[in-house]
Amino acid sequence: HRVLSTRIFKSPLPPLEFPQKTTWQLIQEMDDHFHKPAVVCGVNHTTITFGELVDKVNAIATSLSERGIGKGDVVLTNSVNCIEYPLICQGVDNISTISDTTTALGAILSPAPPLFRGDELAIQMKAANAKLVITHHTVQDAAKDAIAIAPIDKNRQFCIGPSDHFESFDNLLRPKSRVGDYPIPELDLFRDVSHLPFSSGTTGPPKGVKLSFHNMTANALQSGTAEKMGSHALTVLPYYHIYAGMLLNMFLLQGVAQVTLPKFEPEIFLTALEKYKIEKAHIVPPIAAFLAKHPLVDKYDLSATKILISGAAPMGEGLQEEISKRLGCIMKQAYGMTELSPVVNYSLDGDVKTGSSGKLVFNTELRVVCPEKKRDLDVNEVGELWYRGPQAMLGYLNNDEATKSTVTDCGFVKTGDIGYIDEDHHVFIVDRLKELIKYKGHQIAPAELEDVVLSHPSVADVGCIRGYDEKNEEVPKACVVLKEGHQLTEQELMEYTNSRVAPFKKIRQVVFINAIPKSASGKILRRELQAQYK
Ligand code: AYL
Repeated sequence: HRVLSTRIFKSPLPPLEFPQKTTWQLIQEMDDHFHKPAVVCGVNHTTITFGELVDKVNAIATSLSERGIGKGDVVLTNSVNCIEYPLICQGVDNISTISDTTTALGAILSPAPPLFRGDELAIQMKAANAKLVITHHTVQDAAKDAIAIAPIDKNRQFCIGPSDHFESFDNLLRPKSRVGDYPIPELDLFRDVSHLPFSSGTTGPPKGVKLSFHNMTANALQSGTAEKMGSHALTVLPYYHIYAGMLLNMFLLQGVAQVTLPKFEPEIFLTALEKYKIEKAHIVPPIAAFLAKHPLVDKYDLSATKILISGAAPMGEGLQEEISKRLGCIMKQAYGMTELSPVVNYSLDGDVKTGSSGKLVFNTELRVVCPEKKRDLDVNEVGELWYRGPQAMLGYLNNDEATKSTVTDCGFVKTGDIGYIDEDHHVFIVDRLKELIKYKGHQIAPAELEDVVLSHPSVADVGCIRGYDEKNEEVPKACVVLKEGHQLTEQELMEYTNSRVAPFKKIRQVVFINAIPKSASGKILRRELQAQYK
């Protein structure tokens, strides 16, 4: 009966055939790129060409091997965007052909948010079982604190830029042995993990998301076939996040120069758009809002910019048209999730519908499932979106239970997002069933915030939900029950919590209530709380 009622929507795009190779193998096979820029610093304009990239990546892989890193070992990055980041990403899971010899490191990259505090970083380091850490001089204090909690061998701690405490990242560019002189492990591109970002998925704390070599290559090709970039692209979104992690590969595979920005800073961002004549830019809704409304934007010549692509969070109504009008460009959306490497919906040029997150990308299938009745729905019917394709994760790290409740036996990933597909194959995201809170596209697991709030001596109970600020942007909101006889202001509660979490996780709204709605078994009824207090 269940099989009979299954309704699978298929991508309307012709299927792609994926090469059985890693992203790095494909990059090395590209012709005529050696002298072209591959990575450019958007602040001081230092450039790494594709030719230099190949040398540096192979050097990093060799050095990592000298430090005892091999197949399956986790290298954790804790860095803002910089020109070294793409080198590290490629170096960690390097498969190279150097002087007719193939070498493979096959290690795993686990990228962490650069603004994590030490204790938050330590949690990821422990969960991922990180063997080597690369931090950045601007955020190295957190790495230092984290290593005090989750120890790492002294010869496996590196820092990009000046540091009194860490070994210089530059040492990784100068291996002692001959470049490429390391063993070749057996690698299964479909089963071995290449990338290990963290995501809370549909419930609970962040978990390691196991993405295979094939997942990563496939999604860079699925997305890259949907969008051909101009000569330069911008990476203002943080590389730690799968959105930019995928773009990093996609840009390299297209032979496009990626201009990296350490963070979103209005003038530097606008200057980069203008100077590098960025034709197409991947952004998130808050950057779209900035481009639509900020007076500074008028001071720059953005006539080269023709297409903007927004993803990672819902785009406010009207914004899409507002921005198209102001900049005379196409503002379109894509949709994805870390567990899907990440892209599953993409709006193709010349086929953009306002409000739509796009069509199913190449080789991608969708089921729309009624959350209550577990029945498959038809076009224009709203339900939970389940996706299957070569980009679907292997599962969560060391968490079979979470994997089982997220991935079906047939390989569909349950997104926890509510939406529908229309008769023209456009997919619309209308709501979020899962508890996840997004702030400027970053993930926040309510459970994490609740633990911090609960540690306050005056707090009896708490539930964290999505609030909305004056710009209608999603922000973390705490619904707090105080202990009897205790007094606490919203401000005091925010100060207490916000000094204990990464800046993007800050609670920005507080409401004091009498009781948190709970199920008979004591679980927070989040949908109810959300509906009542958003
Ligand atoms: P994660 N509209 C509404 N919600 C969205 C959208 C969108 N266009 N995109 C992502 N989300 C929400 O793992 C949704 O709730 O990956 C989804 O389950 O940090 C959750 O964010 C996933 O959050 C792109 C387009 C990457 C999107 C992405 C998403 C990466 C976010 C590249 O081109």
